[in-house]
Amino acid sequence: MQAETKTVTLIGVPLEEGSGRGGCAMGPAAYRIAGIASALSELGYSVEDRGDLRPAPAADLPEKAEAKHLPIVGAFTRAIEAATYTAASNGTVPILLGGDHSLSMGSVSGMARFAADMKRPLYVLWLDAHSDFNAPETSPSGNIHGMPVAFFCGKAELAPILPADRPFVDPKHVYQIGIRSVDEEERRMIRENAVNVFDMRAVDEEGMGSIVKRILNDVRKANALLHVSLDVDFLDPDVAPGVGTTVPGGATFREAHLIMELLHDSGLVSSLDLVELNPFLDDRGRSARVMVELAASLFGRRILDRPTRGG
Ligand code: HAR
Ligand code: MN
Ligand code: MN
Ligand code: MN
Repeated sequence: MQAETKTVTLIGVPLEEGSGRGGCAMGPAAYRIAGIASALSELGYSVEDRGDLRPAPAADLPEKAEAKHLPIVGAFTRAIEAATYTAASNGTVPILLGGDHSLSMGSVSGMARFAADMKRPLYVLWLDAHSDFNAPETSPSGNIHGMPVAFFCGKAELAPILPADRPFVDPKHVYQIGIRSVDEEERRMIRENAVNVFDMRAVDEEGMGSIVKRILNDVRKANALLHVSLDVDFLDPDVAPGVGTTVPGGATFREAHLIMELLHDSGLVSSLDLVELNPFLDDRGRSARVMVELAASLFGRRILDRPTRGG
């Protein structure tokens, strides 16, 4: 990423209807106040802030209990897909400022379309407490932020949101780290679809560094693009309390930074989501600042220079 392009595109996504509660719509404003643009420009990037997407609800999508607020979430999916695809096609790195995790239906779909243009596969690194692999039929809540991975893998029927010729992501190219909350039916879905899940037990047993290096090796061998999706609840609630779905036993501050440092050294990252920040639940902006610092590590902020490139 860093060798080919020095421009990042910030795309604000004030979307909270996928989450079943209010607050995430304030996320883009919080990231801007926490200094996301200056953190990246200090690292040498040219930063283009596209402002916030504000699509009108889609009249052609049905309102239903198994997938709540589909007209709004679907309208955002369309707008995000187009904005992400355009930003990547212009040779920049799209950074989605969420907004709840349903935004990844659009960002990953847009990157999958771009990767298909490039005749390269798209791999996804999903950093989350949750697998987000529910379908409307399996979801216990009907909240669409629990469904984006199933959606972009073509395993969740949510009415025709995107044109039928749009590419899906192969679930075998999805790598999840930090998982510690999976619903019963969702467990079956991730097993049947062979999603690569490194749960918190795997992190404890193998160590974060060795897991991430293995994943990056797979991405490199496949000559793939890599989309990173970072959910605030990937982090332990003591590190980042500003999220609606805290789960104890999450990643530490250093484990998260190590991932970002290894990702930067790999040069493989093509796009990034920052999702689920709920400034209404935060502690004096602490979680927003941690997320901005993690983004800065991913884009090259480092403690000391290293003699060799990792990976
Ligand atoms: N699995 C639960 C559901 O589908 C909770 C999903 C919560 N998702 C997020 N994003 N907060 O990871 O309702
Ligand atoms: Mn999530
Ligand atoms: Mn989550
Ligand atoms: Mn393959």
